Amino acid sequence: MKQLLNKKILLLSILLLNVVVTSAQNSSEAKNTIELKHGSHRIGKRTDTVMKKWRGYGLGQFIHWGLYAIPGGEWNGKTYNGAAEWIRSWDGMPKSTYDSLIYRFNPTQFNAVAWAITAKEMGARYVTITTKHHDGFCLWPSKYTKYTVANSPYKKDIIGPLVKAYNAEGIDVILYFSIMDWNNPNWRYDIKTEADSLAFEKFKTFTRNQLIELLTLYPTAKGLWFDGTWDKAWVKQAAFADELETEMRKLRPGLIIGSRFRADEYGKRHFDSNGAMMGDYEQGWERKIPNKIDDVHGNDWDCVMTVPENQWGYNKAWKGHIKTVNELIEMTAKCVSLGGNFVLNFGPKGDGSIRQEELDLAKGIGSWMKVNSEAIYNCGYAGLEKQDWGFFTKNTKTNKLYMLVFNVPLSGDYRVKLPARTDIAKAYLLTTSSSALRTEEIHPNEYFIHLKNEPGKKPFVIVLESTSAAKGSGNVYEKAKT
Ligand code: H76
Repeated sequence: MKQLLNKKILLLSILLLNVVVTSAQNSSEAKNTIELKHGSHRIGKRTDTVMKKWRGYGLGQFIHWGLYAIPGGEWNGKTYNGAAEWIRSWDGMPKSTYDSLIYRFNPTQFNAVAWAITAKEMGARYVTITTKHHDGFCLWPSKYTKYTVANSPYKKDIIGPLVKAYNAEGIDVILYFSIMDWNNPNWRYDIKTEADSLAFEKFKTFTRNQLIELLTLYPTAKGLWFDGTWDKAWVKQAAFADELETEMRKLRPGLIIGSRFRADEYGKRHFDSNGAMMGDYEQGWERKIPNKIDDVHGNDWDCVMTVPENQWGYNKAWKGHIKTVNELIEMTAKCVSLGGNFVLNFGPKGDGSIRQEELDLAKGIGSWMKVNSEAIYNCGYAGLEKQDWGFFTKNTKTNKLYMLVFNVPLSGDYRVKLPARTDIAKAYLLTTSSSALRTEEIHPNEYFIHLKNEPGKKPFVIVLESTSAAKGSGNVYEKAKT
């Protein structure tokens, strides 16, 4: 009897175990394939010409400009410790005082053409401009709010002349737009009551109207850069945001939208509940750069970077480490080597002029770009092992390989590891293509490029031409027996 019972228990446990195992398998399968209505709508990179062009930009400029540029991080003799464009959120400055800065917005030094020329001389191939930051102030005369340039002493549109001036320099424009809007009474951090819900419905219509307005007024804009999308109220709008995205893409075929715009129906942002990126490029690389190609999961991406630690809008007193020309060039090279674009931020002053420090950086980067941009534009990940001297990039059209050198080896020997069955055909300095550098094979498909006495004041570029001609290396190399 006892034995029978034992048998029964055993059988039961086996059955139970089975159920547990199968349901675990099911749930792990389900984990990879949740049915999503508002998740990612495309797997893999876009292949159209607009996106291909975006991918090849290499270097961009970000502009943060708005009412916050007037106080410049300082109010009534006191300095705000946060980012200057967030000063309205500071207790030290009354909200109404901030909002009335609109009556002081009269940038007499503003010159759209001068800004565009600065960007062009830096070597930027696209610009992202704040049309409206979190404060809600619109740099274009929006029909849907009074809080715009039209009601400032300046009166005129800022975005139109900027789009025109940058486009005239051959620079593509992306419109930055903050969903979060501190000026709109219907905006909410979260929706907790029926009243919140009613208000936020109005806010959604307002947001939609403004976005359609921007795309209609500035049809040459290539994309939208969304921000302020992290609060619960917006994260809950998966269906609305998805529909709006579809509407905008229909209105402007080819429109580029990053991963920061909408959440899926489970509230997942950037990457949906199945891990697929939402939008055309990953928009999470803010003030940080990936270290290795695996970090970007085969996606398009751009990195947006401030000159000091975290100041986007104009701050009179930049604090902490201020990035140098060489550092910014290195960041550009690193981004391109990992298949991304590097976007450097500028925060023009309240009067419309660009501060001297930023003009100097633009000039410094630009003088390097004039010589070396061939290794940046239309370049991306080279598929080669990273080496200590710097970064490899590869031109996606010509397949030319570049070595962007930031750390000069004391030996003067630059290590290069090529894939099997490839060989270096020629190596030369980008600046002196006529004289080939001496190369030496040191292991199968591994080489030294010998370049002695290269003065190390500026990063420089070595061009590498490779051949796929397989050559037998005979018995020169024998693996160590250990
Ligand atoms: C937080 C935040 C915002 N995102 C950056 C791009 C800046 O606009 C900053 O204020």
